[in-house]
Amino acid sequence: MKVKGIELRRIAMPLKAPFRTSFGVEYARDILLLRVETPDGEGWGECVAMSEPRYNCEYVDGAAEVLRRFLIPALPDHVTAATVATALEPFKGHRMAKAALESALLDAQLRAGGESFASYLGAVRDRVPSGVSVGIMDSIPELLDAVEGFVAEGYLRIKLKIAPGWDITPIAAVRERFGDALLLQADANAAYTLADARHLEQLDPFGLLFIEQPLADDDLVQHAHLARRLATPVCLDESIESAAHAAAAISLGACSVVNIKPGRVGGYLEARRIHDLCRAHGIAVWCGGMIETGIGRAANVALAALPGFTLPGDTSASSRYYATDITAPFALDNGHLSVPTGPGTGVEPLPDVLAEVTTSTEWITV
Ligand code: OSB
Ligand code: MG
Repeated sequence: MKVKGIELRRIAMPLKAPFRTSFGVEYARDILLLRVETPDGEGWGECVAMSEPRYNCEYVDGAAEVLRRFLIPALPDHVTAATVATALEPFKGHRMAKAALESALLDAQLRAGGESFASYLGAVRDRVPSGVSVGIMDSIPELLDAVEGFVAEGYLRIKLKIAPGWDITPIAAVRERFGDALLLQADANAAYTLADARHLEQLDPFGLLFIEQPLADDDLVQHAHLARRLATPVCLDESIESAAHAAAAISLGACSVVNIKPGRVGGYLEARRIHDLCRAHGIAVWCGGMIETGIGRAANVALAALPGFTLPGDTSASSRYYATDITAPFALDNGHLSVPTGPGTGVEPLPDVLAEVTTSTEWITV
C-alpha cells in the first residue's frame, strides 16, 4: 500500500459525567485521530493516549509529536498493517502512537480490499457482551444509583474503580444491594503496594471476577506474590505492554486474567498475539477500553469477538460516555454490542459532528 499522507486531527469530546479513577478525574476526552490517505481510499485510527501521562507514560501531545517527528517519516514507500510494526521498531515505546498508525493503515487496507476488522482478526461471534466501568464517586448512595442505572440498561458486568479509601465498602455495598449473581470486578489502576495485601484480602468474600492491576505497572514479581495470597484472581492491565510481557506474567504466575487494550500494546496485531498466547495457556482475556469514540470502539468490538475473549469487556455503548458520538452510536441490545460487518472498522465519522468537535488538524505528506 502506498500512503499519500496522514491527517492528525485533534478532537475534544465532553463526557456526560466526570470519570474518576485512582489516577485522576476526566471531564472531557482529548483525542487524536489519524486519517491515512492512499490512492485507493482512506482509513481512520484513534489514538487512546490521554491528555496527561497518568494512566501510563503516553499523552496526546507526546503521541502527536512522536508521530509527526519519527513514526510517520519512518513509513516505507510500500507499507501494510503487517509490516508497519517492524518499520517502527527502532523507536522505543510510544505504543499508543504506533497503535493509532497501525490501526489507520489496517482500516485503509481492509476498506480497499472489502474485508472487515472482525474477519481479518479471526472473529467467531457477531455480537459481544458489554460491561461498564464505574468511576469513583463521592458517596455510596451515588454509586448505588449509578450501578442501578447501568444494570437497568442491561450491562452484563460491573467494574468498580477502587483506590485506598474507596475499596472494601463500595464493593460490599454493591454486592449487598445487587446480589451474588451480579458479575462484579474491581480496577485499582496500580494504586496499592504489596504491603496492602492483608487489606486486599478483605475483598475475598465478595466473589469478584478479579481485581485488575492492584500494584504498580512494573511490579510483575510482586503481583505474583499477591496472586498467591488472594482468593480473588489477579488481572493485569497497565503491566502488559506486549506479548513478551504477557509471557513473563504467565510464567511468573502474576495473573490469571489479562485485560487486552490494543492501544496499550502497540496495535491490533500485537493484541491478537497476546490473545493467542493467553488462550494457549488457559488465561482468560477481555477487551479493555480507553473511553474511545465509535472509531476505536468499532475495532475493539471486532477484537472482542475472538474466541479467547471469554469475559465481558469494557466495550460499553456510546451513550455511556458521550451525548453525541462521532460515528453512528453503538447501542446495547440485550447487554451486547453488534460486531460491525462493513469493510475496515465498518464505521465512519459523521462529518458534521466531527467538524463540531475538532480543535485542530495537521496534514503530513508522506
Ligand atoms: O484502567 O481500564 C482502565 C479508562 C481510562 C483509562 C484506563 C481505564 C479506563 C476504564 C474505562 O476503566 C474503560 C472504558 O469504559 O472505556
Ligand atoms: Mg484498567
